[in-house]
Amino acid sequence: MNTTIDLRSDTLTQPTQAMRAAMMNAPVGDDVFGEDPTVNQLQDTVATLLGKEAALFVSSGVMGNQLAIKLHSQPGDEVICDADCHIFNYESGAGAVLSGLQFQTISSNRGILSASQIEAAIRPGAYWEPQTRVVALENTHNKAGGVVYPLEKIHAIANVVQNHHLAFHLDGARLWNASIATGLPEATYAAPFDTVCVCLSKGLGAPVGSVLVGRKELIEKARRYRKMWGGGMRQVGFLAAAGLYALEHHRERLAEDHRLAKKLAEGLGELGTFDIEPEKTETNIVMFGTRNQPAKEILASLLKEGIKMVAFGSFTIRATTHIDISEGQIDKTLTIMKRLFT
Ligand code: TLP
Repeated sequence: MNTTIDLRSDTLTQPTQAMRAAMMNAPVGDDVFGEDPTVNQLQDTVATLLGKEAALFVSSGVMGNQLAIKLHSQPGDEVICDADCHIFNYESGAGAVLSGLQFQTISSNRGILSASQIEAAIRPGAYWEPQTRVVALENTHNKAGGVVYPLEKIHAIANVVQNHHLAFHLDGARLWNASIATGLPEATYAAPFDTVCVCLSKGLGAPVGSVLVGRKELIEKARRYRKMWGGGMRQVGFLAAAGLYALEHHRERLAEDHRLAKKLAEGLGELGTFDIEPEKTETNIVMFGTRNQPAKEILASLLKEGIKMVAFGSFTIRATTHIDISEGQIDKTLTIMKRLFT
């Protein structure tokens, strides 16, 4: 039996037996012809959940985000985003390569930008400047430690975006977590945005897939680029079925991931060895500072005990709870960390 406690990411989950059965039994068709009934059902379900006209199933969060910023821009345009966001830091420079974009990054307070910061970053429009075209936010914010974007901040930013006729994109890889944490529906968060990308392969526990939502004409355009980028898949309903199953059965249980993340954060706080503010753990991501000890040394000691976490900087470690992490494993992690690090 595998006794590893793998807290590196909520992307590491194994499909449950019930999810595997749903995948095996899915009716499928050729999705390039638009004839996969399970994909169509998933797209309709997610569009409805997020209150948008249309949706497109894509292979990954990266593909969804990159399609979105492509739709909204021309080469040479600029995207405004926070300096720690996924689109800028962890998508292999795709915005520059696939869309010829440049990014203006802004230092944020734990991933959250203010409307005035964004207003100040928008280019006045001289011909020698890049044109500001897109503002992109991330909810929940990964690198900041699963921070939920406050709705009033989103609305204030949306106002600025509208006044300047910009496009507004949300990387909602973990929007499900934000909604469970606050009780606000996903559609409420999604409403001010032109496009939103949500992931099925993070906390929801599906093996593959993300969904891009927006107005019908935008999603039709995204379908063309998805094909151009080699992302047109055929009988892909097997994967969409996992997403549908996850939406039905794994959304509510995210509250349990949040509870365990909080327990882990509080336990780490009690050790007194790390920089962590447990009250700021809102969802399923625990980010802590390692003070003077390099993160890689701590990770190596943990690995010897069968515990996996991941570095998010030389002195920062991330631990993520998910469907394959039990309360017993969190307790064991804390016991071992107390022994190793106090
Ligand atoms: N995040 C991964 C790593 O890439 C860091 C993780 O382990 O958390 N947006 C956000 C906010 C994400 O956290 C991720 C994945 C993505 C987009 C990309 O999703 P995929 O991996 O499906 O392309």
